[in-house]
Amino acid sequence: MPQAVSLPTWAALEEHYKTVGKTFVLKEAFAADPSRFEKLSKTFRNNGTDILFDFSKNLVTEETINLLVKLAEDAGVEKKRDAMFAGEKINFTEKRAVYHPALRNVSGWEMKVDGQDVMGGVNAVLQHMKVFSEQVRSGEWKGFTGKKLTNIINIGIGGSDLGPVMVTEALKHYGAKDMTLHFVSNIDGTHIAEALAKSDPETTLFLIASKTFTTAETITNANTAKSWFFEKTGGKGEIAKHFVALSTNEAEVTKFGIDSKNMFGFADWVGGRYSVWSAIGLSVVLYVGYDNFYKFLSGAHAMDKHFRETPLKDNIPVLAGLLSVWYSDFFAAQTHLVAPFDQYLHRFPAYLQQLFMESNGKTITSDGSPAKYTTGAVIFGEPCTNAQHSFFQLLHQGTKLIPTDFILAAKSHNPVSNNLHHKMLASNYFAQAEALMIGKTPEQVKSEGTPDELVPHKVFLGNRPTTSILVGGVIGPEELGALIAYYEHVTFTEGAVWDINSFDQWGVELGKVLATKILKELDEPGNGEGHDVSTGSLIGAFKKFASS
Ligand code: G6Q
Repeated sequence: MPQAVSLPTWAALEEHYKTVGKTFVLKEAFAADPSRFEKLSKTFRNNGTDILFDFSKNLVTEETINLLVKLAEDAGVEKKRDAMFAGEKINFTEKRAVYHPALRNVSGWEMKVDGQDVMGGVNAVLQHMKVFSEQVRSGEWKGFTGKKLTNIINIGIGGSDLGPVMVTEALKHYGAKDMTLHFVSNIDGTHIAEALAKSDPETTLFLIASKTFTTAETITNANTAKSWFFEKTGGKGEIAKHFVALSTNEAEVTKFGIDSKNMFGFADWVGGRYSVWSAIGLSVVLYVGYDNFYKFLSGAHAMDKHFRETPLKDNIPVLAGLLSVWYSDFFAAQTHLVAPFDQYLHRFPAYLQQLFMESNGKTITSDGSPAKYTTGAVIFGEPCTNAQHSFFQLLHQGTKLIPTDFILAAKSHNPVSNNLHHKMLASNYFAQAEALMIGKTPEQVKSEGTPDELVPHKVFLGNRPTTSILVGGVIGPEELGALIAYYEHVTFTEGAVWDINSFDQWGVELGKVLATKILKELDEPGNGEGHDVSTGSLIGAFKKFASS
């Protein structure tokens, strides 16, 4: 596939940006076309709750959308999407299929990799997760002294941590009230030490979550946990009752001391950052129960179905991905903000950071040449209304264009004070998108009696683009599943247009290799020789400080 920049539609979009995009004024577009909302918003319909995606507050005309959709067609987005669902090895640098949709294939699509059905394996692991979680939740599965296990410590990092943390937080409302969860990821000993300090070995279940079972942080934390367990139980603790593994690597799991019958497996076609739907989601199942986990999978599957079957021009994640290309490559936007108006979603932006930035933070295109355009945006976010009192100043009056997504559920799980809190939350959700769009002119500022010298400081240029996502009810397991799958497919669409591999992560390797080398040097004589002067001097200073 040629780079998108060499497609005729790209040139047409450049021209369109110069003549329309650059000078486009959102509030004028609304004034000129009362049906703009109707034309540019889409509803995702599911068995559960509808989700409304309002794209109308973006810097686009119908012509922009038509051109972007044409770009997607010319860049082969449909072909690439179909190749993913057909189990082709679209992760071409690792020669792997990208098949996480199979993990949530609740309607029984035929799904094969290398001509082999994968659903038998997927469903067997799901069944294992169901049985095990029911045993733990009911207390039938007992610890070595006969007690129920109510303290879960998930040890994993990156994709084996961020999904489970985010989802268990997002679904806290559905969580077992007698269960405490800890997620230990960082190699910083503080992380495991703090979790163990709050834990009783008799009631603790460790989930060692690692696709490869060789990740330095996870294996070191898991070994520390194992030593703590033996020490605290005077050697009487039974690993088989207190440790399970979520992994693809049976040999390493067994070597660690976990029986393979206590291993929940998955295949290499599940990428780490796409793995919360797999055995890696066991903490979620334990916490919210299998039925809720199944609903979570169903919501994602409904979004897969929409993404797979809907024509590009009406395809919600495709449209969002194309908007992101529009802002990144034509407006030179460098960032993208996701602000959920939902406290339960407080880890959602962190999750999306990995999803987008590890997937699309790439320079090299499919033929090995560097992209001639900007790729993945820097994603950031915090829940609102907190973020409004923190960094929203820059959104409203800074010099940068920051396309923004706002997310709100129409109903709260906690309608306290007669739902006053939720109405205040909702009013801020509407107000922020409106304020970012309409801004405030010098005339308006003056008419409020503002002294002349303060007028420029109080002006808001407006015309800041936002996408408002409104969930029709509460954000329950199904809605959350759909929202995550939506963002996965937005990422897919961007990567398909940019012709990069959204599914590898070679960029994380170099630092790991150097860290392994330096770790040895910290125990050897010498003061950082063989490194550049800055790194060497820092290593030398660390050794001196640490030994004094
Ligand atoms: C995600 C990445 C990465 C991975 C972690 C943990 O897509 O591959 O974040 O999930 O490095 O890897 P393991 O699960 O193999 O320990």
